[in-house]
Amino acid sequence: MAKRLSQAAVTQFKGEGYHFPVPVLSAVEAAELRGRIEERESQQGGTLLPVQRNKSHLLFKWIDDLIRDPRILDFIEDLIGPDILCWNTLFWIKNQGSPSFVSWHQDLRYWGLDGGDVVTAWLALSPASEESGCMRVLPGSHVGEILPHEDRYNEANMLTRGQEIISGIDEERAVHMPLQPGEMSLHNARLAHASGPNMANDRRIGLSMHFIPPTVTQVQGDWDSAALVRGRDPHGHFHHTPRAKEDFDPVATAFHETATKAVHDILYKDANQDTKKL
Ligand SMILES: O=C(O)CCC(=O)C(=O)O
Repeated sequence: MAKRLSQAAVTQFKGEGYHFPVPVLSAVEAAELRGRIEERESQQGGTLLPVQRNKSHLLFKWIDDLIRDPRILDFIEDLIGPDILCWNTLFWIKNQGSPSFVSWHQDLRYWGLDGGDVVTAWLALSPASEESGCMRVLPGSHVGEILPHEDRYNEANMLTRGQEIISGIDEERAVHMPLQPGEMSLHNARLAHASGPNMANDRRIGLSMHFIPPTVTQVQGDWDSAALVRGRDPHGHFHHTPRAKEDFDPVATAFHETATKAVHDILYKDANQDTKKL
């Protein structure tokens, strides 16, 4: 019995690989969280460091709170069951007029995660529209083999290697996932997705949260970490991350260095270049 999603939505997610929009936060809450990240950016010269984009729940207490928020987890539980780990949290920020884009890719080609469904919740903290470069997905592409990718190392590409699916994408079938601040989209991490530049007059700020059941293992690296955010973890495949008690909590921040180094090595495994995007 699903907690938050209708049976039709669960069936659609299983068949098509995505579901949106899901209301999570009020517009006021979303604006407040946007203010927090922008305050941090302005304290350090206007931008987050690439490493701060990743595993951000270890640096910011409010993100650790978000990944445990029942308003998000009840939807995730409907898709992967009651035992839930959060593998990563990742900021996707495109400034107004920015050429930054994301090429067509499937996350599980590079993440090294195997043994269960990985669900990404992408939470909008500012308007994500077609004009501002919201995500678009290829329905049903999460089923079957991972498509062939090529590393294209494009500076404007937000992905570490500029990795891009080289065949099997029919743009005519792509579905855009526009979101208002406070709404999230859900997609299976095997689903092909992409996004274009931001041609709007506001920033496009999203936070993706990657949730896994405890059956999932890391097959690209010897060590990896995840936060246990609901239920139990009888498998212990991931080192459980400490909780940030405050922003830049010393223990969680020290752990962040180790945890992001491990993700860096996984994402750049066998890459020809380290583009310093993590
Ligand atoms: O934010 C974007 O445009 C792309 C996000 C993405 O690739 C992801 O969340 O997996």
